[in-house]
Amino acid sequence: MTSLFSPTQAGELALANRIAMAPLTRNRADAERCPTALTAQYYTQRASAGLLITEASQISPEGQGYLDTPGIYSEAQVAAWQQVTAAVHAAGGRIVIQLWHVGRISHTSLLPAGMVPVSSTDRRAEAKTFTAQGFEDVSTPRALRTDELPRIVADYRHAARQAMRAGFDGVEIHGANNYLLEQFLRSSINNRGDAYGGSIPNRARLVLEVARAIADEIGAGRTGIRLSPVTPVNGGSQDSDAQALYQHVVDQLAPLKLAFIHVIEGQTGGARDIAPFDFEALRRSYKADHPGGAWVVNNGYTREMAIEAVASGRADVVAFGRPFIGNPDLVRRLRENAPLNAFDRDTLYGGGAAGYTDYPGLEPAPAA
Ligand code: 8OZ
Repeated sequence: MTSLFSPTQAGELALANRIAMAPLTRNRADAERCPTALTAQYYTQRASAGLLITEASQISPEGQGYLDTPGIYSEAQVAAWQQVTAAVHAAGGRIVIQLWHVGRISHTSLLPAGMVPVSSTDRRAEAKTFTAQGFEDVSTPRALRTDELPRIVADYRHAARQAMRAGFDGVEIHGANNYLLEQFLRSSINNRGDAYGGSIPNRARLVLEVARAIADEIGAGRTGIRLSPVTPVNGGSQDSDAQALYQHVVDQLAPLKLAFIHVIEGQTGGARDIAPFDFEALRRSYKADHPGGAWVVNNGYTREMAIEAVASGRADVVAFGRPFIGNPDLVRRLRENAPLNAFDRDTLYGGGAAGYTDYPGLEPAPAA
């Protein structure tokens, strides 16, 4: 039986164990949308994870949708992330950056002057975002023209290149949570009449073009993707046929031979059984086509569930989100079946060290 605590390989990424830190938005970037020394400390404290997946980071100024989230497009951001990756690597960790374009989940106050959010559609999402004014309804987007989509793909490609220059081990494409790529995927959002709307292959076209461009730019073995087939967050109602849609997506991703696919089972951060969906069918067919690609699962896993998922072969890696907030040494706590710290909701988004880098590890520290 495979152990959660045993090493594995995800494409080119050699992982010390099968526990990943899921991407977590913390809204602590500086005025230039750069991570800070505190960010480096935060990730380094958590470097015993087999894989750290950073907070979602916008690929362009247009891709931002919340206050104080970091980017990975400018030279200043590359230099700032270099401090993070160097510190994580010195601590023996592996770290990939999550590449994000929010699409219509944004607000004009967060975008360059005169810009409105862009999407597959011009319909506003029933969703809120966090701005300098607090929680606000998202702005009405404009639908991207067909001739603008190559520029979107190029922005992803550029961000992936910047990520490698910043010293990351790879990237995770944020294809989840009803941000831009899922705004194209879902029939409930995408109302286009061009080659990027309508049929399943059309709705999947953009995410597949992005995956191919990034794999071509930095290597498929350093590229992963996160998907959320049934999550309703950010104004996403269920797709008309989520099973067929995501089967098509993984069938088309398999020949690319990506490092991993990371799946949110159920409602992001919520109920696992929000809608019927056969995740196991997706995994089986994907692994049959690409055995070297890791299948990463996420959402509400306990220690027991994670141990069982890896032992049974239902997952190669388990990603933990909220448990990593309060437990920098989560891997050790899971291994020793030690109690977990709770986390403080009031310091989740924004602020400084409090609720970020001040959660204690177990005492005594392990012998070196
Ligand atoms: C929580 C708050 C803001 C953004 C996601 C990037 O849901 C996010 C996010 C989560 O993927």
